[in-house]
Amino acid sequence: MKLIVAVVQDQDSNRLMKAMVEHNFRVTKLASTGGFLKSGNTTFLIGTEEYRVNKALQVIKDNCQSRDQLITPVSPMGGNADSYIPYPVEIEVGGATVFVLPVDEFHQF
Ligand code: 2BA
Repeated sequence: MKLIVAVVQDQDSNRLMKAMVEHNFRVTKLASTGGFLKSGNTTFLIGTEEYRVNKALQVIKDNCQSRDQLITPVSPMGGNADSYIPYPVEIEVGGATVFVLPVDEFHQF
């Protein structure tokens, strides 16, 4: 058995949840916060048999899209903070960040 941990953007979370359930995956959805943007994202826990991991990854890929986001750095990277004028910087937030972990034991009581 494997545990898939997938961090996705909030905008994609309902569609992904629906698609995972339609494909008979068991899913737990957690509200999470990205360390860099400090804004909300969604983390999915998906426990599945090893042979279904690729299918799960495909469903995640099909339902999550990367997006550009503008952020304004709150302080300069170096130099004089007095003359600092904050300009927005565009970053690309990925569609999904996915970890696939081995599961030693699985119990349901
Ligand atoms: P955040 O940490 O809020 O990061 C959002 C986006 O900001 C990242 O998108 C990346 O484009 C950028 N970013 C993050 N750290 C950066 C840095 N030190 N310098 C420059 N840009 C940076 P993604 O890489 O697609 O990540 C989306 C979210 O997935 C992250 O939200 C975080 O919640 C999670 N994540 C990504 N990599 C992770 C990892 N190795 N471990 C745990 N969570 C991870």
